[in-house]
Amino acid sequence: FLHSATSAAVTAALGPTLAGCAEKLIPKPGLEPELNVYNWSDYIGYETIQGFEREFGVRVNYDTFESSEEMLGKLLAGASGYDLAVPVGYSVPVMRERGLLQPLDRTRIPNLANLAPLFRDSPFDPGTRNGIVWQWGLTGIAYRRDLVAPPTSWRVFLGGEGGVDGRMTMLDDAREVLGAMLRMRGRSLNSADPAELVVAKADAVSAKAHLAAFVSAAVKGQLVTGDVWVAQLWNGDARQAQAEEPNVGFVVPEDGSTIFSDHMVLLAGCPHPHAAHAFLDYVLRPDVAAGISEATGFGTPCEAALPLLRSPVPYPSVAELGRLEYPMDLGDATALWDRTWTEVKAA
Ligand code: N2P
Repeated sequence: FLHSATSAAVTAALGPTLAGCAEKLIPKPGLEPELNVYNWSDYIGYETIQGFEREFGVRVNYDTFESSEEMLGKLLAGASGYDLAVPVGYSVPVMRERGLLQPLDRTRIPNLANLAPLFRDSPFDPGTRNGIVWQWGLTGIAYRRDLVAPPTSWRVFLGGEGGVDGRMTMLDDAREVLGAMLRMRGRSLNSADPAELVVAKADAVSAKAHLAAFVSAAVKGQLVTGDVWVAQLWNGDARQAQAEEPNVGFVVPEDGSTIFSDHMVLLAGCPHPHAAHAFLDYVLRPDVAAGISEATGFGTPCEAALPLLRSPVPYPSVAELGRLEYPMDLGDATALWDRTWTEVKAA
C-alpha cells in the first residue's frame, strides 16, 4: 500500500542516469533506510520530502488520507507499517488510550525549541509527549468573490442569502457538517445532546438538497474552475485555491466555527523510530516549516518560521477566538454522531 514519494517529475528532470542514484541513498549513521509517513492530502511543502531524503539518506514512503475517520480506521485495523501519522488534536488522546502511540524521545528533537509557546503545551498533547503540532487552521466558507456576495452564516447552505443551489458544497466530514449546523443554531459543535443532534441532522438534510456534494480535498479545483461558488472549507485549502484563482475569498461565519491543530505523532512499535525522530526535528527547522506553510496555506506551529513567510496566517484575535471551538473527543456520543452522519449521507 505504500508508494515512494520520489516524484516522477524529479526523476524525469534528473534524467535516467542520475535518477538511478536515487536508488542508492545512504542513511546517516543510526538511521533506518526508510520512513513511512501517513498524512492528510495537500498538507506538506513541495520540497519537504525530497530535501529530507537527500540530506538524511532515508527513503520516505508517503501516503495520504482525506479524513480522520479514514486514517483512524486504517491504524485501528493494525499493522499499518507507518511510523508517523497526522491525527486531528482530539484524536491524539484517543489514540494514546488505544495504545497506538509511543512517547517521543525529546532529546533527539532539539528543534522543539522552535515551537511557539502556544503549541508546546497543546491540551491534546501536553508537553509534546507523543508528537508535534503539524499545522493549525480554521474551518470557514470559501466563495467566489466575482460570482457571489460574501456569505455571513452557515445558513447560506440552507438556501439563505447568497446561496446558489447546485453550486455549493460542504466537507465530507461528520464533525464539520454537523458541527456547522449546531453552531448555526447557537449550539456547541461538541454537543452530545440527542435532541440537538436531531435538529442538526434535519438541518444537514435540508442543506443537502441545495448542495452539489459533500466533498473535501477535490473542491479546491472546483472553486478554481468556477463549478463551485460557495464551499465549506479549511482556511489553508482556500488559500491553495486562491493561489490559482485570486477571486477565491474566505470567511469565518458569524455563527462560529472550528479551530483545529493536527499533530504528527509517533506510532507505537513503528519500524523506523530513529528516522522518524530525525524527520520531526527536520520539519521544525525554520526554513523547512516555512516551506510547509507556504505550500499548505495553514498556520505553522514553528514560531521561528514566521519571519520567513510571505504572508503568515495570523493567530485569531480574542474576538475571533470567542467564536471558535476546538472539536473535542465525543466519548460515548461518538456512536450517536456516527449514526446521525450515516443517516444524513443516506437521506
Ligand atoms: C489538508 C486539510 C487538513 C485539515 N488539506 C483538517 N484537519
